[in-house]
Amino acid sequence: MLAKAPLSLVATEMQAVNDLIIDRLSSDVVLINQMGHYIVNSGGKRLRPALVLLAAGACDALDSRAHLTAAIIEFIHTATLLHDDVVDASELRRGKETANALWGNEAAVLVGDFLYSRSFEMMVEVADMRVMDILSSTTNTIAEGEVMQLLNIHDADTTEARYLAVIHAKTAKLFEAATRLGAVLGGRSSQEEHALATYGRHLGCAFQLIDDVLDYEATEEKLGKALGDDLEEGKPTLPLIYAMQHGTEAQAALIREAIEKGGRSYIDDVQEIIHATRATDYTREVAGNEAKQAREALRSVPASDYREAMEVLVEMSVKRDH
Ligand code: GRG
Repeated sequence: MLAKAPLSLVATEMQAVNDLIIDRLSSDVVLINQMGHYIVNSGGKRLRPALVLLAAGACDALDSRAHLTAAIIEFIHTATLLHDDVVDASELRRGKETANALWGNEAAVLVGDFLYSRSFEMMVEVADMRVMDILSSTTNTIAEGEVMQLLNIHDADTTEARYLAVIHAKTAKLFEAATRLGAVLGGRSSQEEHALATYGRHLGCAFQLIDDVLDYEATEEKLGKALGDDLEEGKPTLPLIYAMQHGTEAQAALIREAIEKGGRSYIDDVQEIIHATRATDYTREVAGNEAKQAREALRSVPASDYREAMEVLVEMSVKRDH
């Protein structure tokens, strides 16, 4: 039984990753330094770099290349957040004003570009074609996922399958890359690489499903951003899709109108319908099923404290309230 919190197992390594992040943020352009430090010090959970470290630990590969890879993954994640907050016109993230709210859309997009391109410079340092291959195709898929999501906005006919395709691409793919890279850095068999990649993918799906539940169920204080953001943007996430399918005709019509028009005026009615149709319970069930598959995949990874920590992370990801 793992005695400590799962991330404490890689706390020392994470300190090295944080130092690397700070070091590689540096630029002669003052605004990049300012914004970069603001974002990376704004209290992110560092879940994805931790996954690189835990997977690398499970594969006896916890070395400087693992640190670099973990920092790359966090840079890519941070670049996507910067761009996402511009696309969604979000004003609050991690309980703080977003970069776009403070410095404007242009600066936020461009500093996202800086982080993204810096991550490619760091990939060259890792000097491994497989690592390059995985990270370049992953970022390409993330961008595709975000475009697919854009096409679903205000479309009340978005199906569960289309929603799942979006979350696979925009979120699960980066989790998958993080854990797959641990195996690649450790030179592990394709079977073990597949197991760790499958674990990451299912964990990422579960994580996003809970994210979409929390948009309706959490408190603003816990979440660090406004509740009901998805509805305001007309984003058809699974709680809405399910509620439309299982509500009365009138309830389905109201949710359809809310998705098509967006805005915050529908939030109370929609919350009530979500509650009545148990739509978030269903979404949690789907997340639970993803979590189960993540745990199953881990069985093909040799037992270690790192594997156990990855197992604990699955539970934490589905039981979280922020
Ligand atoms: C720059 C490659 C590139 C692509 C841009 C905008 C975009 C395309 C992609 C957005 C993808 C995105 C933001 C997905 C949501 C993922 C998600 C659940 C983010 C929140 O993750 P947490 O809770 O964040 O781990 P913290 O704050 O802890 O770091």
